[in-house]
Amino acid sequence: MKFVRFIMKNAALASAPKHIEHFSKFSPSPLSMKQFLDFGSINACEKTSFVFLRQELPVRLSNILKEINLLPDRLLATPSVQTVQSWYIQSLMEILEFLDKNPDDHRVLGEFVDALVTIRNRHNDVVPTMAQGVIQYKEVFPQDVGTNQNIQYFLDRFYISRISIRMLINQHTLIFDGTTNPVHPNTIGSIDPQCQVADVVQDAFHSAKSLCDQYYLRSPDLVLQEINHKKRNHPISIVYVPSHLYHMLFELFKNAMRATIETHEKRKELPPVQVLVSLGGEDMSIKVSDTGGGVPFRRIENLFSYMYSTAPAPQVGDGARPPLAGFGYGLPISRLYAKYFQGDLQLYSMEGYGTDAVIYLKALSTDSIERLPVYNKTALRHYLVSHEADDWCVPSREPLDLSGFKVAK
Ligand code: P4A
Repeated sequence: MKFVRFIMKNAALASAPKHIEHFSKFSPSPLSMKQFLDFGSINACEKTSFVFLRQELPVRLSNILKEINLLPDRLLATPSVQTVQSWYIQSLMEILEFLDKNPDDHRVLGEFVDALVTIRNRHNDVVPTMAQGVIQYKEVFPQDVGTNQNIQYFLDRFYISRISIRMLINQHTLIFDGTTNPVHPNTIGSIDPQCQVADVVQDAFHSAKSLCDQYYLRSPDLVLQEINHKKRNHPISIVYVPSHLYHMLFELFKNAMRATIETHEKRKELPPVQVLVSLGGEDMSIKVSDTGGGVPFRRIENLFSYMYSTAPAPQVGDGARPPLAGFGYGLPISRLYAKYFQGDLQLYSMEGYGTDAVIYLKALSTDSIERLPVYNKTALRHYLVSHEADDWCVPSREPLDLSGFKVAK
């Protein structure tokens, strides 16, 4: 009902459902690293990019809007989710304005860049706003296992869709906004065709170390090793988005440092965090190893769970120092950055010893293709799972009573 009231406030938005219906019938078109680079190379054509985006952005927005509409009512009805939904609809309608405009008109191309910047800013706070919706939901329905799976499925798809939409917007605005000269002459938009992995490791480690020193007054050191199987003894580089790689490594380093310090509290010497970067024919893998005592296997899944890791954020100005890790969606969103270009992020922990976190990325730019959610019957099925009993027994902590009573299901 709230949704209907919202769209009726503005006559122009009343036609949104019809457009969402239309554009969600198309599948998103995943781009490869090579295609991203082509959009930004010497023969870069702003017109081509414009014509592609004014179709592709509505398709990606509409596909995910269909899934927002399938959220459990009690979540969809929260003010936070309503707000996010209204941002998506507003942005969709603003892009549709360009469908009947002339790509040869330079003013149109300029207005399009401005519209994309406005849209990007509108969506800046989507992650904390959605988290607020999950908190509101949790207050009413604590520990709903079925919904945890629903929310996990939805948010993984929703955030990877958001990463992809921001990637498209960033590439277009960075490459075609004539007012700013490229700050990094070797990058094409946000992509570095020769991203030096060890440099990003050093940068991310340095930032995490500063935070760690502030919070704990000490920090472990880094031991970095590279194994380049393709070109012996050469530094490893890949075609990648350095900011995405930085985001993942920064998160892993914060976790490794926190675990290391908390388990070696009494010790004078801290064991280092060890990083191994390895390049093979298919994968470029980065392993971050610590001896921070590890996490029980049963708890690993929780580290990636939006429901479990959604705690009310500490209020700004309450005097609390920002913790090194433990709030927010660091790990689940880092894993999505890895998955976005067909990679992954996995944790191998041994309780009592420590944790290895491994980032797997594609070594070849021809394999680095966007991994995008598509709204279809298979997706729909995930939202329609009934609240029936699980098909695995729940282990009981009570001693087995064999005194002769049989309990029916
Ligand atoms: N041991 N190992 C890790 C953590 C602990 C760990 C940990 C207590 C748990 C939660 C957290 C940060 C650290 C690690 C590396 C990782 C992840 C977890 O990548 O050593 O904050 C959510």
